[in-house]
Amino acid sequence: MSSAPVYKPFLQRADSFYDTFQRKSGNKEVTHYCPGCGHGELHKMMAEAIDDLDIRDRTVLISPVGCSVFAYYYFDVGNVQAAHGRAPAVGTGVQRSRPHSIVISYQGDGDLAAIGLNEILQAANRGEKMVVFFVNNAIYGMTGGQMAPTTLPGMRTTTTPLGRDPRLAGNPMRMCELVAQLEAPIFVARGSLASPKEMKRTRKLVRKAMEMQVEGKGFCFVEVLSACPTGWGMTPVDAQQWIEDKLTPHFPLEIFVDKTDQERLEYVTPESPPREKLHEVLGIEADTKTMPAANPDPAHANPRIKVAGFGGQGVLLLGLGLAQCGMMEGRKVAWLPSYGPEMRGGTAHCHVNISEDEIGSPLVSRPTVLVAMNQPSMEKFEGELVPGALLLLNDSMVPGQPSRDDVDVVRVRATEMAEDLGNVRAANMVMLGAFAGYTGALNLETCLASLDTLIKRTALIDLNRKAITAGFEAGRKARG
Ligand SMILES: Cc1ncc(C[n+]2csc(CCOP(=O)(O)OP(=O)(O)O)c2C)c(N)n1
Ligand code: SF4
Repeated sequence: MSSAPVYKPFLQRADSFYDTFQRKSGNKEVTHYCPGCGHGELHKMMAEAIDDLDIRDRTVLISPVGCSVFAYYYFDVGNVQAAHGRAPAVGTGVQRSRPHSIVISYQGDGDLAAIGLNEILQAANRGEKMVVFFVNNAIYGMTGGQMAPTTLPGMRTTTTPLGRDPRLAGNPMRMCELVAQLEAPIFVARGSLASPKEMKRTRKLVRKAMEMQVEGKGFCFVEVLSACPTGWGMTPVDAQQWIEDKLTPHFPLEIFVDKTDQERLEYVTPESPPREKLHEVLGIEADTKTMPAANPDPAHANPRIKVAGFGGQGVLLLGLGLAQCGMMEGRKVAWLPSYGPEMRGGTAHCHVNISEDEIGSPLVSRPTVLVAMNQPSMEKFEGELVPGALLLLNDSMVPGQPSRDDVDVVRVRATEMAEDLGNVRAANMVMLGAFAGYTGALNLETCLASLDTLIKRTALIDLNRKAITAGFEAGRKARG
């Protein structure tokens, strides 16, 4: 059961707010919201509930796009910023990977009911354990007052200067009523910020939905009719009145679903198959080969690698090879190819992480190693390298000098060496060997053994073994 509410004095700032706010300019003690805007009011109710329920450490607030986007400037909780309309999907990921967290998806009407309509309905239908606070101000506030799905008939916006005509633009969407049709949501309610009395009621709705998260009960949806004096072209006082006179008749203030007394539905987490059986589940060949781990120079113990070159230089395979070797030596790995127009002959690249620890994101935006197979790749990516990083260049195709003078530049004549061995296409394997030889991050034996998985045509394995070995020696020699 939830504890009895302990409300703070009304005017005291909630602890869940930062003391000062990150702002590009202006007073760092106040928010960026316009006077009379409902976002600030709702923020306050949410922050108080977070304080009272003592859940600041496990609350993750997902702010999407719209005037709500800067919620992370204000709430001192876990914050994630999601793409337009995608907060429920991101929240799903957060909740499922961290079931103890309290997830709040904070969304405006453009975000939730237009671009994000599918996301919200699917998350509601799955009954994700999160609370959605839906700020319905009947307009796109941030972008200057365009029509939203919730804009009232006859309401003038910048995109409906003569007023919304339902024959052309449909009728306002009642999101609570839509969500309430689904079976999974446990609490669906609409409140308003039209008056102190309504604020008090809305405060209770906010609190109840938050309590349901603490009890781990399920999907809660609280819509809040909120003023956008700027978008509506009104004074804050008139805007509040307008909520009561115009918005509320269209959007009744009700509790549509309340199943909060029901027993909590336990997540049924499918049991993971044992690691050694994974290949059977995935329908792939078993790769049980494990190799002794290398003992790398600490600077290269957890490399974040970007591999780049022309399409056709085997850049993606080189990345796969690095990841395969790391995996065989018992480390965590991630390989992320970049597919794009470069597939047609421009610059292709991939991201590789090899790590002792879990890898948060497969994306390598600040590499510790760049393997550049040609000049344009070096020019494109050298700027991303962290100071002290390794810039491993295919000397045969990088005639120019890097502009960075704070990185370790190593040149290997990979294309020529591969050509000498009989096939220029093995240049990628020369570079794989060179990386291992120079950094000590992978053993030569592992690189050679990885070929059984990497190379399908057995006739090419011998050539690639030679390429890796030659590269490894070149890397070793460069290390000195
Ligand atoms: C993919 C994408 N499409 C469009 C936009 C432009 N955009 C920014 S905010 C916004 C509407 C936000 O309106 P709403 O969700 O009602 O929030 P409010 O600003 O009223 O709080 C739009 C369309 C964008 N940033 N990204
Ligand atoms: S434009 Fe509207 S929604 Fe955005 S901050 Fe101003 S009043 Fe609030």
